[in-house]
Amino acid sequence: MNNFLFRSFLAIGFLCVIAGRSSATSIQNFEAGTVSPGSTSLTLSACVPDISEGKYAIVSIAHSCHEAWAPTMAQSGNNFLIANGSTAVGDVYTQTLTVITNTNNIFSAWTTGLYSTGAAVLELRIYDGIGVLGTLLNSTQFTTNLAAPGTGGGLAAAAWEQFSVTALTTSNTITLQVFNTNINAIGNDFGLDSLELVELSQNTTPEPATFLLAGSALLGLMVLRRK
Ligand SMILES: [Ca+2]
Ligand SMILES: [Ca+2]
Repeated sequence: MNNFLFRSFLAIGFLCVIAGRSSATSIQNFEAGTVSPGSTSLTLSACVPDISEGKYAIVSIAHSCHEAWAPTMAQSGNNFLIANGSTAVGDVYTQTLTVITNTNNIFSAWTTGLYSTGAAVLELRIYDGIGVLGTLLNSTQFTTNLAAPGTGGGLAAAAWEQFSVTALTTSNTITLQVFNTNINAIGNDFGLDSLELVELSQNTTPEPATFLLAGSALLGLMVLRRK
């Protein structure tokens, strides 16, 4: 086999191995300015007067919905969801989608605190999606960053932070959820943006075909190095 064929075989082998590893899907980036009915237990609200507990809006700057909030802007694009957290636990965002069974999935979201006290405590959850909500496969809880005093007596925007949870699917349906666990009225104000799902390879043991491709790539490397 000549050098060109070896290089082609090498490139195809590596591309196939990499292509089988993962794929990322944007679940929600709020750029449409609305979310589907039933995807949140929060109530859609106008931003004037200041948005109250249990209500949300999709905006480009948080300060436009509450005079005490930081001038936080979207993590991606122009829009993000802002919420004055509810005084009852409940979902902030829920979405069900089709996936591949027996696949590891990483669900991630970006959040930030809009006020200087009372960090929001949110939970990322993955359900198997069977039935109304499904059986909880895994969850992880986290607190949002807090806004700090800025110039002119107002607040400076807190940093956006990405959180994630991983679960192995047990069916071809999965339900992803951001859940509010903090019921305090003071603080508990947050921004949410850029929800994403990364689907990893179907199982952790490489298929024989993958071994063959990886082996061919390795063989190609060894031959090229000996030239
Ligand atoms: Ca966005
Ligand atoms: Ca609040």
